[in-house]
Formats: sequence, structure tokens, C-alpha cells
Amino acid sequence: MEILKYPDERLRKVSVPVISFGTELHRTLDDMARTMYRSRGIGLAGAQVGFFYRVFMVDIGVQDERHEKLYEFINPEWVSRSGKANWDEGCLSLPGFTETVSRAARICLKYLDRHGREQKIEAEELLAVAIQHEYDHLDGILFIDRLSSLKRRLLKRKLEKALAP
Ligand code: QAP
Ligand code: CO
Repeated sequence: MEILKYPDERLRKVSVPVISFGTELHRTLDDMARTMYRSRGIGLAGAQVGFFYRVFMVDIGVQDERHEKLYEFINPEWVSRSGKANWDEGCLSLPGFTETVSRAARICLKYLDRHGREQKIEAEELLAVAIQHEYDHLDGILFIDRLSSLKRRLLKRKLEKALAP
């Protein structure tokens, strides 16, 4: 699959809930995982590959072997978010750019797995950050939207320079 890159306007679309949990969904999720691993990513949301449904996946295993596991999240809903943490974030849709983002330190999320079964996850540290980053993609939000206005202005200028023909 091809990953949409900033400033593609489709990254701003709000994704809709999944209603069908059959082989077509499974095939799409498998394709997404291949795309994520091929690009050395730790997270990927449907909208980034033009699949505008509320799905994302996270595997922080490549950066932290304690959690070598692919999580697939479908129709997620926040149960709770608390504390504050700053992490350096990047995004497969903004390759080559990183910036420190402030997010909740601990999260609890309710979601469906690929079979439509209800699941719940509690997370902290990198896994919690990755989940919040990917969840944002479902609502058309990018990490650059979460920066202070000064940092955002500086990063936008860098992006414009990098994207200039
Ligand atoms: C989201 O990001 C994330 O700039 C996933 O050249 C980021 O997989 C979650 C990547 C930070 C938690 C913390 C970025 C690959 C991958 C790049 C990614 C690049 C190549 C980013
Ligand atoms: Co991203």
C-alpha cells in the first residue's frame, strides 16, 4: 500500500466506524501491517493508506523488544487518559521530521479486535504515546497540530522548504 504524505488533504478526513469484520477487513489489516513493517514504522492508521475507517495498528517491538506484539485497534474509544508525558514523535506521513509532543502518560482504551470482539488495553510510556498518535489520525489530526504555536510555525517552515520543488 502507498502511504499518503503530508500535506495530502486526505490525511485530514475523519474516518468512519468499521461495521463488517470479514475477510476483506482482515486482508486490509494484513496489507497495512506489511506496509508498516516495510517502512520501519511502529504505528499506522487506516487513513494513512487511504482506508478511511477507524482502525490503526501499533507494534513498538522494533524499538523495545519487551513488547514485540502487533496490536490492531478497531473502533477505539477512550476510557481514561491521565498524567502528562513528552515524547519525540515522528510519523510515516511526515518522513524525516520529529518533534517533542506532550500527551497523556497513561491511557485506557476500549476497542474491537479484527473479529469484532470487545477488548480493553491499559498502557503507558511509548505504547500509550503511539496509541494516542494513531488515534488522532482517525480524526484527521497530525502530531504537528499538537505542538506549541512557536514549534508548529518552525516545523511548518521546515516542511515547506523540504517540499518546495
Ligand atoms: C507514531 O510513527 C509514533 O520520520 C508512529 O523517516 C511516533 O512509525 C508513535 C518513521 C512516535 C509514538 C512515538 C518516521 C519512519 C516512522 C520517520 C512512526 C522516518 C521513517 C514513524
Ligand atoms: Co502518524
